[in-house]
Amino acid sequence: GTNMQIHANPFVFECELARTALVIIDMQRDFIEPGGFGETLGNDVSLLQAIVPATQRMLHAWREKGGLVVHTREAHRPDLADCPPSKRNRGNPSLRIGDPGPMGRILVAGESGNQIIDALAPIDGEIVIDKPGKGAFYATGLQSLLQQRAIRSLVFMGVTTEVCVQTSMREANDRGYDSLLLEDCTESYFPAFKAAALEMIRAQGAIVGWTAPSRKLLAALG
Ligand code: C5J
Repeated sequence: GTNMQIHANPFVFECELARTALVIIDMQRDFIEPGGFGETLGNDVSLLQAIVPATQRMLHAWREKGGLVVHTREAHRPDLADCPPSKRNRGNPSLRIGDPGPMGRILVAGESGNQIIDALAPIDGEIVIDKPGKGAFYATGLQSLLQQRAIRSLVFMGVTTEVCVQTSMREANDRGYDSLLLEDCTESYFPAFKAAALEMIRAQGAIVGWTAPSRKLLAALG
């Protein structure tokens, strides 16, 4: 296979293309587009929109090399059987999961706001995981899908850095995967939290994983 050496932090990330999946976390309309759920919570979605071009460039380059792509969505069943009341009611919000929102029912599978943004829409052959939690492995089929394809390494992009991305990387780490997070292809509504999450991930000799600018992976892909 094609071995890659990516000049990452805190040191080189080595992986084999055929044993690596590109995992794109929750690039959904409701988190990223103006008029969606994220903005109704008072967040500045322009921060998240800014990563779309670099994320799309990486996705296209990865597809061109024939790499496996996994997309996730934070999505609940329409009957909310997979949404713990603690998640739905926390903080007594004005808009709850399952309520009618600006782009359909909030965080419910199949609603328009729950879809991945057009720029990064999945294509045939790519895996799409609907996840009820923050982590991509909790209550999903992701681990067995990766095992079936002999995947050992994961490259992460998506939102938000310190919530669903970091949780998924920690879950991956405990399951034995090496993970690389692309610094310019992930974002938070809180810049200080993004910076802290990147540092936490790569601290103590990559205790959770590696980080690198996407151009380092693009260079390794050739
Ligand atoms: C994600 C969230 N995707 N912040 N969700 O990070 O609630």
